[in-house]
Amino acid sequence: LSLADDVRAGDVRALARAVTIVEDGRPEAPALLGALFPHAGRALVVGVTGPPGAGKSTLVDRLAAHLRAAGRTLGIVAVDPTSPFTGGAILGDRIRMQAHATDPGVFIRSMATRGHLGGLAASTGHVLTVLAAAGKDMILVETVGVGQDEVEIAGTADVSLVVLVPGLGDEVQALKAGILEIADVFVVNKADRDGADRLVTQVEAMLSLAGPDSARPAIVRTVATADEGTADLLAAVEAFRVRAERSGLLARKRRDHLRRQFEGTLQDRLRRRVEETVLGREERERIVDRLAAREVDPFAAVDDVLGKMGW
Ligand SMILES: Nc1nc2c(ncn2[C@@H]2O[C@H](COP(=O)(O)OP(=O)(O)O)[C@@H](O)[C@H]2O)c(=O)[nH]1
Ligand SMILES: [Mg+2]
Repeated sequence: LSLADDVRAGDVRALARAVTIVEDGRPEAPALLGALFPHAGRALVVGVTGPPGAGKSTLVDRLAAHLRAAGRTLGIVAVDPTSPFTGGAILGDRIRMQAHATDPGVFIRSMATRGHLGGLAASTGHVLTVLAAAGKDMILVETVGVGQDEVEIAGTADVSLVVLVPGLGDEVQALKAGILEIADVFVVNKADRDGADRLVTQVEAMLSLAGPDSARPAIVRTVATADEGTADLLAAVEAFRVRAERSGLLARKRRDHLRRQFEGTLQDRLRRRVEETVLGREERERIVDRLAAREVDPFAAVDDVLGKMGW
């Protein structure tokens, strides 16, 4: 497949086209992903998660600038309906991201948050495969820390940054427990504001309940708008990577991610196959009618459907 070759050769337009094909789930997507998958193991995927307005996009922008200055190539994927990349931006943010937009070493894509065959998380995973196969050194994935899809996507990163800010009230409690659990590095952004110390203390207290010192996530203070602490944040990411590589944690995370991808694809295919062959919308409603009338139970109904599939 020549598109895959062009992607691997670093052709920017081919990359944009390939990302669109897999994001939209076009018919040629599986073959394209099949050709790229063997070459997609190298990039470090860094998830950046946190509430709307925490400064995730600003941080991503600053991290990108540092990484580019160090000669690293990047992908940036925003899965955030409130993100500047998706047009909800204040003007300043949009102009800043445009600096990267003209840099062929940075590929930026915001994911539409609706209309994905097999779900948003699966689609995002495919986009990451394409970017990694294109030879990007690092891929930054911005997600809002709400919603099941976002938690799932955040969980697929090699390194997960959870961004908190002072002054939002009990932000630590307000974030989904699932998001706190995936944090490899906590970022206390807007450290120029009152309450940053208190927030750091809160996070420390929460972490001290959770586990032994050695496995504890780092906490990094940043002022993204002033580019303060962002170099420290990159150092913390790198330190985590080195530790996770040595301990086998990184390999385990990647294995879990691939297992979920496989299981998700299997589930999706099986469901679609059943729907296409024996369980159209009308048939499904007929079954629900019979369930409602207590004429059949869910187990027997499923047995019946599987029987029709010859399973
Ligand atoms: N005071 C202050 N404002 C910040 C900081 N980081 C980001 N902001 C501002 O917070 C707002 C939201 O930032 P944005 O990056 O869009 O947040 P996101 O929704 O998490 O992506 C913007 O107006 C930023 O300029 C910071 O460290 N300090
Ligand atoms: Mg944003």
